[in-house]
Amino acid sequence: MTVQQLSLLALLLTLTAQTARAEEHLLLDEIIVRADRESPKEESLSVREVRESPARDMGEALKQVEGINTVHKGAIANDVVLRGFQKDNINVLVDGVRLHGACPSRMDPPAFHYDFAEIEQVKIIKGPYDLTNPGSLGGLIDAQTKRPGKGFGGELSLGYGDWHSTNASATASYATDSYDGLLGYAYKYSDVPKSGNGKLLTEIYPSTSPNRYKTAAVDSKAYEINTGWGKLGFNPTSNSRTEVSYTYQDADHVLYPYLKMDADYDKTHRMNWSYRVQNISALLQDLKLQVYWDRVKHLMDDRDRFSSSTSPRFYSMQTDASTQTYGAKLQAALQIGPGTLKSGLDYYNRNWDATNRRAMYFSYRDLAMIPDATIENVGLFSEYTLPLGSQLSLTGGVRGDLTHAEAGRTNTMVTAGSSKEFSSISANLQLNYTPFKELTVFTGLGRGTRTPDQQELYLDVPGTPAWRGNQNLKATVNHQVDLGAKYATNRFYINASIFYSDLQDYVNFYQASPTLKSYQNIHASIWGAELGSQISLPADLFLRGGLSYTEGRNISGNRPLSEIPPLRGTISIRYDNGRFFAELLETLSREQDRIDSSLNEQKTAGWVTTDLKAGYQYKGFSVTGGINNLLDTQYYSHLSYLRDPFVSGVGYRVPENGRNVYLSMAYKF
Ligand SMILES: [Cu+2]
Repeated sequence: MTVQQLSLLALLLTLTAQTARAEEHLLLDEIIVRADRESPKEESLSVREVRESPARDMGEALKQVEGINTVHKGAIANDVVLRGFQKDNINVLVDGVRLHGACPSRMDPPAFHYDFAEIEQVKIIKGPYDLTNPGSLGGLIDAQTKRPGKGFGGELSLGYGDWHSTNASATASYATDSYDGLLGYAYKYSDVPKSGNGKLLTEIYPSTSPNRYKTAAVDSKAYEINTGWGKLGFNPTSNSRTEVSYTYQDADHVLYPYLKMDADYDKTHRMNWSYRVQNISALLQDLKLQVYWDRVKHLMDDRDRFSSSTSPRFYSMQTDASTQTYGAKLQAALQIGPGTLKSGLDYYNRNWDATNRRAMYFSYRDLAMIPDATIENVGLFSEYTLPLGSQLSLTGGVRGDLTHAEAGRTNTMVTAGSSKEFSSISANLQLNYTPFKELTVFTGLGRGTRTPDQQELYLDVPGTPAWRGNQNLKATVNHQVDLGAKYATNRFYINASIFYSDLQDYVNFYQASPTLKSYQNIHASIWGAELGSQISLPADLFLRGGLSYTEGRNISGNRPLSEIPPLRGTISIRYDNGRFFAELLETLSREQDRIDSSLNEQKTAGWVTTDLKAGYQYKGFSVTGGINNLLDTQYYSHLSYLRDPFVSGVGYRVPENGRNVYLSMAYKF
């Protein structure tokens, strides 16, 4: 289908919406949340939507949101892409905590490091409209963890599906007016999934490839993850609260057919403390202090691949990586004049170190792949929201950042102690217009920035070709314009948005010479549009449709930007009487033929998949079952393969999962 056909279809669905009898309904509540509270530039994903899906991690669960795609490297650890912006071009946080992965190949993206069972809701801001965090150049995805309700509470959940995919969790909590506590535990396991052609994801390499899996590893466990967490809250007065939380996650033996190595482990610690006082005076509405720390240790090697079989050690290549991030933020909301001023100061420090050892490099000599490098950032932001009558609201804000990058070890790229400074300004102006209750129009002009990370600056991997960072990289600056409109009643909503982003000094991976692959600043642009709608029909029927499109251009190179997802549409029909539901979902993706030929990027064919699910809910008990990819279609996401010059083999793409059946049960009290 073309863009026009799909938009027509979505529009038709909206026009056929009729009013139906009102009934207390979880789904209706969600429509109302989307209608009343969210600006057209915002999206959210509720815990219900996550629970009902067979998604294995938050990245995969977020795929159902318009404008979100993922990079699929294996059975888990999907990396989130928002409107074509990936990696450090977006912020992926949890409770505002900055959390980075340790792997230089992004085996462990930020969203991989928290479990669903910790999360209540995920908030998404599309575009450079978050000034409260440094680096929200393309947008913000912030997961919010659960807070216990009054008295004793708990939730038990067990999911099981094809390939022994297991997802079990338990939480228990207790709360009074003055204090509360919560404990949780989650376990995830799966064998290697099969794609639509009946082959395992580990069977994508031909029998001549050194990257193919050893016979014993082909059909082994794809991952095993244990996560435990706790949270303590104390309310010293009725208007103040302090909270401390800690999570430990241990991921074991995670396979990544997309890459040349697999993870032996990822061990993650995450800690967050906050203190908040509200309604202090007529002037000071809200004051919050937050301090956090997290650390990830990651070890990957090729022990399960043929490349290691003739090595003197059990591996021919290995990377031992760790990262640590800590930070603090003080923010206040003040009632000044007719409007509200939100202002704050924040700091973070991220250290990243990776040591690579290879048989072919001086017989396993230690190589400072990422040389114990630290990035420190201090920022100041202010945002003022001014109501202009009952129909208009104007928001303007500015943020300034000073960033210091320094290497702690020496490699071919950099000497220990060498450093670099960046300073950047972000700003935006947003106008929300509500001519009548049902319609909100949003328009925004934004400037967002992000500084290059340690890998882009200092990476050193000798070889032919070598893979190296570029110390002369500048910070990327995004100038973006957004237009959005939402029409919503308590029976349906439709949300449409369009954006254009001009990217100065976009960090692009490229083949610098026949012997060197590196990063360069280019001039690029991305534009796109999304359409989302949900309609309540008579007879407890609900229709939902969505469309997402993104187009990227490498203006400097006069060619398409690489790794941009194609047009995607979803349409679902659901029967839901509040107790029982059944849903049919069609997902359609167009062919992607806008490719960067200099990276030998390949076209990806279009596809259609069908998912079915049904569930029953009674009081605190719920059961959901489903069949994903009902027709066992063999298909590929355009993002799920490695491009030149880092390709793990021409045309070796990681297919999406074939038909799989799942069942999950939950009990909440
Ligand atoms: Cu890794």
